[in-house]
Amino acid sequence: MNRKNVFSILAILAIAIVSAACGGGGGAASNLKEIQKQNAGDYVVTLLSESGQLKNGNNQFVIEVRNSSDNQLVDVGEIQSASTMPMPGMPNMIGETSVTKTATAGRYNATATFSMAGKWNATLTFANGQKVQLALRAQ
Ligand SMILES: [Cu+2]
Repeated sequence: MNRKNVFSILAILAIAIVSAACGGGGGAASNLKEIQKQNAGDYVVTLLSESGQLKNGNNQFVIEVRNSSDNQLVDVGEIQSASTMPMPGMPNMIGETSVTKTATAGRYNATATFSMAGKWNATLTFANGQKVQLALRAQ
């Protein structure tokens, strides 16, 4: 086998490995369960995590933004997040949330710290001004 053939085989192997790692591209990370899905204008926003649930305490999850027309992941720039829990006769409780971009357009890593079980109202604001309201339940 000459030198050129070895390089060709290595290149093919590298492409095969990258393709496998990306799972065909554009699909949801396969081991994650859906927490919630919400339509917002031209977009579909999905929250995903390993457990498929949010809990009282620290949460890490993934947010995917897709075009509702073709279901492809779409980059909406930075996402601002906020969450509150209405408390009867008291000021709202504030949940600490953050959303950061990943290397994959339309896929974001998110964290949320909820200091009480129950219903949390969350708002995601995309860089283009689109707002998404979510009613989340911390177990
Ligand atoms: Cu509360």
